[in-house]
Amino acid sequence: MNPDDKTPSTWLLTGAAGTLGRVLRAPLGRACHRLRLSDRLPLAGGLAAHEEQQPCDLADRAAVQALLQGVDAVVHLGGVSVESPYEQIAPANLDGVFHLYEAARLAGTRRIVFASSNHVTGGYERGAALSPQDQPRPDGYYGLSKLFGEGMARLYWDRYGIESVCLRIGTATAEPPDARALSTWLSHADLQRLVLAALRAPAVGCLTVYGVSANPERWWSEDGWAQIGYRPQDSAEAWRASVGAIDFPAGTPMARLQGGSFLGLGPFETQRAKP
Ligand code: NAI
Ligand code: 15L
Repeated sequence: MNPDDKTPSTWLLTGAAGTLGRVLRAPLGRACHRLRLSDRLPLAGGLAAHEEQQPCDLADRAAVQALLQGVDAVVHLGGVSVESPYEQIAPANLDGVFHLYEAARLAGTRRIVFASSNHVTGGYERGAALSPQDQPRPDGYYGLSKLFGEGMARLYWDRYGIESVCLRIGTATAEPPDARALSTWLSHADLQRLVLAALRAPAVGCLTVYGVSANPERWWSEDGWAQIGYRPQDSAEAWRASVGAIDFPAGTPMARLQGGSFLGLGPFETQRAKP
């Protein structure tokens, strides 16, 4: 299919005001009939003719139910995107994911592309070769919340036939920032390819794939890529000379484990509760 072919569908992009929402807004808009943009924060710029906006807090079940009305497919980016105290993560990443799937069931939405994260397996050693079939090892509450989202996707496929592609995204930045990203980088162009492939693949069931560019040093398998037709075209290798020496202090969990900086966050509790 031509990447700019329009699908006669209404797609919803949550987290549209965020970093990756801004990267995906234009290509998604070119690929569907109507694009509904949602975030709890204001969007940048005005709306194009094919766009509409519906602000929504994912923690508000009724608002999410209204948000899904008339939506054929969702790219779900909204939520807390970094390791944080549990109480900050739960409303959007746990309750919000439940609200989204339940609203999708009620609205007859057919497919959800869920922005999961490499932090579902961030507790593995750097260099360990992983596939989506390997046992999860979340590196914190954030990674654990993404694992919950993957579980929700599975439940709603098994019980209600809502398809999902869970993307365990690596480091989706304009350029690789450090040595770790020589393995984990997902270029913005490859992110766009990956998300469009996940939306357009004819039948996906419930699929989990890693989202990473064609980095020679990547740790993650390409399982599932052929099924959705994702072919990465970028590589972090070109940045080796400039970022290869930028790394975490030797001997720390941040340097040793795949999750990198998130292993340096927490515990968040500063006081023990009195007995
Ligand atoms: P971001 O933090 O820039 O964007 C997330 C958006 O979600 C924000 O605009 C925020 O306002 C919105 N949001 C947060 N709580 C909300 C709530 N309760 N209700 C409604 N909206 C809410 O994150 P980014 O980098 O754009 O990432 C997008 C998604 O991709 C996130 O789910 C993140 O976990 C995931 N991801 C991102 C990676 C990256 O390298 N940027 C890597 C792996 C996963
Ligand atoms: C993520 O899941 C985060 O959302 C992003 O901010 C990066 O930290 C990324 O993973 C990463 O692991 O580099």
